[in-house]
Amino acid sequence: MRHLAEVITFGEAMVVFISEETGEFKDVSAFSKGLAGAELNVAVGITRLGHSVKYITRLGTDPYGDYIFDFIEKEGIDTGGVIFDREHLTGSYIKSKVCRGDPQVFYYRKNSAASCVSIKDIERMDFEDAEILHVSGITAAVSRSCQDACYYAVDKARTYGMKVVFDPNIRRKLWDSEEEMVRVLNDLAGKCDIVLPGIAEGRVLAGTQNEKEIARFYLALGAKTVVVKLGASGAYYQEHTGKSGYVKGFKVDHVVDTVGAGDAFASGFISGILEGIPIEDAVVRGNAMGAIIITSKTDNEILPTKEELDKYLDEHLMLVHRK
Ligand code: KDG
Repeated sequence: MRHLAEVITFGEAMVVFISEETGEFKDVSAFSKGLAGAELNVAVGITRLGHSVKYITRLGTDPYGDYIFDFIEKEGIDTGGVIFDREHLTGSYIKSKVCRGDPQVFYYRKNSAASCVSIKDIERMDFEDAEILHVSGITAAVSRSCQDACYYAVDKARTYGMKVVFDPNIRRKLWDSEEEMVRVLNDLAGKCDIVLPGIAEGRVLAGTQNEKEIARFYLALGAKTVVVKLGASGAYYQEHTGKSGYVKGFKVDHVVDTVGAGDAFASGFISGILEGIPIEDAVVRGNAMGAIIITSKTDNEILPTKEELDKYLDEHLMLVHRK
């Protein structure tokens, strides 16, 4: 039977080892194991919200690859895009525990199986009937062949009339130079319909701290909708039609780990777009998903189902509007 997916995304899935104690890696002895990868996080989030996702990647034929594959399958994500690569290993990363701020990360992903994703892999994937392609700047940074695959996928999605969502996802450690990073990320963004930068990313990529100017920058490059994530304050959206607005964020009493917040936002927002709800409501969903994930040390484990998200919104939406 042919698998139909509403959303296609692709990138690198990794095993993450999360420190159980604060301090430097060399001084910590207890770690918990989890799954990571921005695009995989998005795939998990959208699937749990009731939509079908095809995730394209390469995994090594190694224990990490088996662990990731089982997880993807159990989540109900379409595994038709997962290719096993006998010559390269699956990537991983380690993440520190912090009391405040962003955790430190260290990657083991150079020459990984996923870094060998290429145009050929995207070429043979069926895009027919899919509505949205999600592309992340991390994939463009992982390797030259992954970057080429990003451009190819965006063009292919266009020929199928799909909407393309782009999350710049700045990861400086993965780029050779800041100049190249800015050039490629903005070039890709200009080819996409919806761009989801964080406010700090906008500062680097659009050269301004002002969310309205960041939105205008991407609209001028060719995007139709821009949503600038403002952290705890929520998000600002602007469309090419002129429609714009602020959507307040949800209050989070104890932030455990900020990694994955942008991916959670993207999955909530994309689910809203798939359901055709008004943009401000899609942004509310994105904000809620982001607020939920940062209460967990993992990158995706506590992403909610549709029922759990609705319950969260019932309990928290009134509080946001009363602020
Ligand atoms: O956005 C969350 C990701 O950063 C995390 O899951 C790991 O893909 C990852 C990365 O490259 O940083």
